[in-house]
Amino acid sequence: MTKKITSSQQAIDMEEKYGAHNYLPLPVVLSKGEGIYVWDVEGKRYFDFLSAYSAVNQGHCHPKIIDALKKQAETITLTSRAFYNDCLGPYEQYITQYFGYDKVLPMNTGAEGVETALKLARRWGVVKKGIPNDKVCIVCCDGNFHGRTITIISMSSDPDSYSNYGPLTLGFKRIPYNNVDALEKMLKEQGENIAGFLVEPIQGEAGVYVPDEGYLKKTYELCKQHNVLFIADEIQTGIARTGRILACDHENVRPDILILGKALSGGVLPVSAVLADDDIMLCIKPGEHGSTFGGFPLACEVAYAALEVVKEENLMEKAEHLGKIFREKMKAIQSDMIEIVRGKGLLNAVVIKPVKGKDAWEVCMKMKELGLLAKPTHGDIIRFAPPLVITEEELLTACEIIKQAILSFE
Ligand code: IF1
Repeated sequence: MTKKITSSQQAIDMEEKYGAHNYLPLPVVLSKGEGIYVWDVEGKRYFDFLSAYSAVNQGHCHPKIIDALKKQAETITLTSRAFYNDCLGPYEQYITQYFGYDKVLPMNTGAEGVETALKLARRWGVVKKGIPNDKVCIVCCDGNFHGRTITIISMSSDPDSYSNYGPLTLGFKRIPYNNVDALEKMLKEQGENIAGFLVEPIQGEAGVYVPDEGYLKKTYELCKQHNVLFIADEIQTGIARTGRILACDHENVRPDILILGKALSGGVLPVSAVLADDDIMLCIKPGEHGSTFGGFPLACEVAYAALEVVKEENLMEKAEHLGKIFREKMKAIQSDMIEIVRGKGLLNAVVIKPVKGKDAWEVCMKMKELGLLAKPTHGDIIRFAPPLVITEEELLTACEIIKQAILSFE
């Protein structure tokens, strides 16, 4: 058993002393989560408006998902892929029919899902499109966030993500996000060596940057014209977060390669998945890719339950409806601090203009005091992403807290 923590400060001190300093968390120590709420060590309850970066769409410790976890944990957790198991096939059938693809390659973290998609696209580019192995490349976007591995940060435009980690991976061409012409120019000039275009339907880390209506459709069509794979990173935007099962559904775009993670497990275990049709997926042969835990029975049962919950509880419809209410309430707050309100479904952000020296961090600290947790990104943007199981009444109460926090600086 872990050492019993009796105070928040004790936990903070231990993390400071014994843990890597790769984060600067908001000073709150969580010890319990249920539905849309989390509690700190001292027993104070908060609205969770980050949902572990949209990994807890189904709410903390959803009973159905936890039951699936417990049942499988007492049966068999890990078999490796050296053998078959009786959970993976049924899960693979369920998730491929759920999203409408021939096959799924199960992985663990989102970054592993992105790496898998990059390998699939490059492999398809070489063996199917005939791109020379040393010339194959992938187009990505300024402001992207796809994970923290060395290859993935090689795509990043953020020096905090990529600097001073030594030589970066070659084979990426970056263009401005939300700019169809930039992709068209790239594909016209270099399309013969381009295997795929990797894009977030909404850029989460960049501050919930919602592209213009039609961006996904037009870039998808350009990819089709140039025999380039459209690869959607829906790790944060997928699983009903934006008011559709996938954010690409807002524009009826069907990615050639779909990457899922986070809420695929309801925040219980790291579970990611890459979905594609046979002509792409079967480019990877036995022994050419894998992972110890990818597709393990425990993850299959948890992810199966997590996906069922999304449909059983109409989370997509809720996110669409409640997201509109949330944005209306934020726009109605009369304060100079509120510069922009943007988002889709229950993935939203408020851009804060500092007032009297008080910035987004101070707003988050005030919301924490009032019982709501959210965290700024890139300094001035507060992302608001509650679990999708929130009720309208709970959402309205939370909006009042946000309003009170912001007006407290007037
Ligand atoms: C951190 C950000 C969010 C993601 C998208 C892939 C991944 C992520 C669109 C990789 C992960 C997490 C990582 C976490 C904080 C959080 C985050 F701020 F880092 F960028 F959500 F916006 N694609 N995002 O959002 O998935 O390997 O983490 O499972 O690194 O601090 P992962």
